[in-house]
Amino acid sequence: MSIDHAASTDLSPEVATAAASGANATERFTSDKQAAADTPPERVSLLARQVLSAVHDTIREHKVTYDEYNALKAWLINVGQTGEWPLFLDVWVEHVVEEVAGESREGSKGTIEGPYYVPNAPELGSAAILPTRDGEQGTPLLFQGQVTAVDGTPLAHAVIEIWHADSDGFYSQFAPGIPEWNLRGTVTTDDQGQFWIHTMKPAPYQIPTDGACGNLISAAGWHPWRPAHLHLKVAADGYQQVTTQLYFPGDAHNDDDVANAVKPELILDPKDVDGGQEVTYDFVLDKA
Ligand code: MBD
Ligand code: FE
Repeated sequence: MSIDHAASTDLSPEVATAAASGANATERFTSDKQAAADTPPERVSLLARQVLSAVHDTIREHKVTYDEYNALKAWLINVGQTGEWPLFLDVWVEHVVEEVAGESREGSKGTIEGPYYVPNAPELGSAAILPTRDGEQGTPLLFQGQVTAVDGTPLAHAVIEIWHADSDGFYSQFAPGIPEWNLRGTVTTDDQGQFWIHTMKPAPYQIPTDGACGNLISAAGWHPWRPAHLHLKVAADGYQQVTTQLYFPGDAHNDDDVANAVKPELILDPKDVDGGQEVTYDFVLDKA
């Protein structure tokens, strides 16, 4: 009799749950983003009144019942209990905040940060190989380019933070069983503002279906998919930081992203090469 060791190591797989990734995202947000805006009471009042009045109008217009009101109340409680406030807000609200924030920038387009950024990823120089597991699955990808100012000046020593999902659509530090910093890194441009990043193409991402966000999606008959994407933050002294995502052509959800975060300027044009794909994308930063 032979024993299948590969199968036996899978007997107690750690399963990615909405509650676990939600708890991690909530913990990250509360520890990294504490800087509360010092908003004057008049503005708090204005914004709160307008949001509440949009809710009141919806109730009147559609004659929302007590059963529906109680379903909403139960659902909102569940968003908190499954730790999904970061996911809910970043999927359904952040894209408009980003649209307003980026309105007057001339350089590279940005898009939403999402819930899975972790600061201080390992520093990998200007020709970087992102950390991967032995036998990391997927298509090898060389992502290269240059960072310049709007006037074309190359920006040496610009800092590019990159993070993305693996070929199963999972992020390290949020899904279980993936080593810390897997597919995450901090890259610095060389004297010409250039960089080279070796990684493995991410898969499309499905937001967790077993938590409150998943309940909303199934109750409304929506779908939970984001197209495959790379997340980036690009920064240089004296320039505005850009937070963005880049997408791959032909992805079924580029036109239909649950998080509404795709822009035409953010779709890459990769070429097939020996052993994988290669793509060049340049970043342009506005003065601070
Ligand atoms: C993601 O990977 C993401 O980028 C966003 C915006 C929301 C949920 C998951
Ligand atoms: Fe993402």
